[in-house]
Amino acid sequence: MPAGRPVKLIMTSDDVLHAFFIPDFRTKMDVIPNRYTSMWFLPEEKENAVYKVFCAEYCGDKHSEMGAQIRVLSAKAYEDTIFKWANGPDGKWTLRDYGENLYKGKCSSCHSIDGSPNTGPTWKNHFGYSHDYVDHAPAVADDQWLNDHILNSQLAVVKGYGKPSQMPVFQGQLNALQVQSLIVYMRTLSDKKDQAQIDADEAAYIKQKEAAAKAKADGVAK
Ligand code: HEC
Ligand SMILES: [Cu+2]
Repeated sequence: MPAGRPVKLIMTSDDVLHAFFIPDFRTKMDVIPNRYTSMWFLPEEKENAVYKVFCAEYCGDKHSEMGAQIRVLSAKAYEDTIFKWANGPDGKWTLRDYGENLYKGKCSSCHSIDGSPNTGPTWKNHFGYSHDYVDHAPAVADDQWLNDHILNSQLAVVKGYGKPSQMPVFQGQLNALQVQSLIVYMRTLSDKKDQAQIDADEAAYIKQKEAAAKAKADGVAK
């Protein structure tokens, strides 16, 4: 978490009742299926501090394994870390690679990439094609459409899937680079991918990385 910037968690549970508990912050909040609860705090940076997170509600066999860590970084170190993650363990990820990695962590439980059915529509040939929506005229899933609908799944619901959408709202969960990389990844899975556009996005991303690396080197030189 970035130091000195207020953080608000909006929480819900996919299964049973849990409780998000940060003993060092003296704060605890129930995490409930089909409902949102929230918690907020203002993290302060302390050198090398790690704050443990526990589940404070007995929730089943794996209860004792539910845990996480909070580390508070300076705003600059936080941005650097986010950027580093986007570049992968070898520092060489393309936008597509980053998108694939995000897909595996956040989307693959509901979306296949090979055409097979799942909780949500497959990403094979989703990009660039027109789709039917329960509550909206047919629309082509282009960059703008996907950007808006990844951030807010309730805007229009793909026909054949229940309304309200079972997809989480990702507004506030995914930053602009993450959404862009997911869309580039979706493009690569479509016959209507427009390879020239993918190449242009990747080239712009490399430029952005180089500029960031240069800014950092200049900062160090000073
Ligand atoms: C819990 C299941 C679930 C997860 C996780 C999930 N989705 Fe979905 N998604 C759905 C369902 C169900 C639909 C169909 C209903 C709708 O349109 O919202 C859908 C639809 C979509 C669509 C089609 C939207 C459109 O308007 O054409 C896109 C794009 C999408 N999801 C992207 C994502 C991305 C990106 C992630 C991960 C960051 C993700 N989804 C995670 C369930 C999920
Ligand atoms: Cu739990």
